[in-house]
Order: sequence, then structure tokens, then C-alpha cells
Amino acid sequence: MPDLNTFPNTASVEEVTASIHEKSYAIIHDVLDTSELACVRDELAPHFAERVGGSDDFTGHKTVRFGALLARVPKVREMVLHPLIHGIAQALLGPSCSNIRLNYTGVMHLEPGEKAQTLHRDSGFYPIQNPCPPLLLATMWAISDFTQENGGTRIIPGSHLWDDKRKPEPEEIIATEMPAGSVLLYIGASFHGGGANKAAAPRTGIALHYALAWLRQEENQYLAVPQDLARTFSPELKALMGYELSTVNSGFVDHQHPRDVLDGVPPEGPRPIGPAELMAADNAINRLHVDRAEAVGRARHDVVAPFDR
Ligand SMILES: O=C(O)CCC(=O)C(=O)O
Ligand SMILES: [Fe+2]
Repeated sequence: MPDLNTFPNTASVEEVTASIHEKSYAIIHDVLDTSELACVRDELAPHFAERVGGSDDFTGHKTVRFGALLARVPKVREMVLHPLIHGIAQALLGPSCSNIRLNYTGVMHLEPGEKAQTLHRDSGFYPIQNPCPPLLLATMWAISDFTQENGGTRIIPGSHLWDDKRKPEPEEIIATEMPAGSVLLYIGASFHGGGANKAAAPRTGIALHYALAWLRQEENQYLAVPQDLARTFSPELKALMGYELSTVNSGFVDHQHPRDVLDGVPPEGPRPIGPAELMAADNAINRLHVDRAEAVGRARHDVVAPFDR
């Protein structure tokens, strides 16, 4: 059993972030306690009834998936702002942006008999060469226990540093194992995939991804969350959703700040949108470095883990 780079919930943002930079991923135990887990499970339950498995190998014929979790699962509104998890996202992505966004929310519920998913990079749909600074931090919240047997997410440590031509080898795959209430965090460019569920019970995870604010969000939060509901959210949650500027001017509505438009603040007419602090932050962020490299397409690899043979 490999060392799974696991931290207690008392770990600091700095130590976990440094470790993710090195190993691609980290696991934090006891992020949700028993009563919080019960709350999440209760809130998920009614949605499972309406859902069916995926229709291709990638989404998984025996995997139930649904998103728009800010609207559907109230506890997720707290989870995305969890001080340690959100703090790590901010520390990891912050050097390349002025603020961060919620990129994706989704339940990934693997029924028994599900096969291992194709290894992929969650940031693969952004046409930016690898390696590059982190674009995305994925977090996978264990709502049930995750084990090698029940499909605990597979990951290739260190693969966020690989160029686009390198393919994973079977022996490089590890299966993450963690008790319910833990969170797996990985850089979006790390090769990973859902595992095969060879156990008798389902494996349930909630994936919550963060990205640089200036990237188009994978899940359109403005349509996922009705405006009447979004208006009730805290300023921090509104900003994380996207009712905030990504850089000066980026994301305005008719020359107004998007949060003011949401909240019905009367318009002031065209003017530079974005305070001086945002301009200063924009000027301070790292330019994403991309050098001249041969163009390579998006990578997905079917590699059989030794423990599946
Ligand atoms: O279910 C999992 O463990 C991971 C699934 C995944 O990586 C994905 O669908 O992008
Ligand atoms: Fe993924």
C-alpha cells in the first residue's frame, strides 16, 4: 500500500499546498464530521431517484452523475468555502489570477460493477500546453469510504508536471483510499480517473473544482443557480460563482459590476469597472508561461492498473 500523502484536518494551508505542488495531490481526513456527512447524504438522497447512469465509457454506464450542486445541495455552499480547502485552492491558484472561481460541481456515484475510467486530465479541455502553472484544483469529497476495491479515485503522482506526450504506465497508478468525510485534492493536470467498483456497495463522491477566474468555467454557474437563489448567497459565495470581475472589466454587464446587476443596484453608466486593488492584483499576477512546443492533442489513456489484471 503506497504512502497516500495524507494530512489531518489540523494541517496548514501552506504545508498541504507545498505537498500538492510536489506530488500532484493530497488527502485530508476528517473535513466533514459525522453530522455534516449525514446532512449531505440527506440532501443528496432525493436527487438520486431521478438520475440514471452515464451513456458512454467515460461518464460510466454504472455511474450516477448530477451537477448544479450549489442549487441542489445546500451543504455544498459551505463546503466550497471550507477555510482549509478553499484556502489551499486560493494558495495554489492565486499566483496566476486575481481571484478564483468554482469551476465544476458534481456527484460521482459508482455502482458495483463499474469499470475503471479512462485516465485523463480534468484541465484537458483548456487548450493550453502542459506542463503549465496550475489552472484548476479538483477536490473529491468522500461521502462514502473510498477504497481500492470500491473505486477510490486513481491518480498518477507527479503527472501534473508531465508534458503532453508522456503516457502513464500501469505501475504508476495508485488508488486513493480515505474514510467518508475526507477530501482528495489534486491539480487539474494530474492524470487520474474513477476506479473500478468491485465491492458490493456504491462509492459516492462529490467533486468540487476551482479554477483561475479568467478561465471559462466548466459548469455554467449562472444557469446552474437561479438568480433569486444566488441573491441570497454570501458575498464570498457570489464571488466564487462568478458575480465578480475576473480581471479589471472582465465579466461586467452593460458596464456594471455583475454583483450590482444581480442585486439590482441602480446603474451608474459606463466607467472603469474594478477597484484600484483589483488593477494592482492584476498587474502582480504571473503571466502564464507557454513556450514554443509542438502541438499535441488532448490526452486520455486506457491503462490497466496492475491490481486490476
Ligand atoms: O469518480 C471519480 O473518482 C473520478 C471521476 C473523474 O475523474 C471524472 O469524471 O472526471
Ligand atoms: Fe476527472
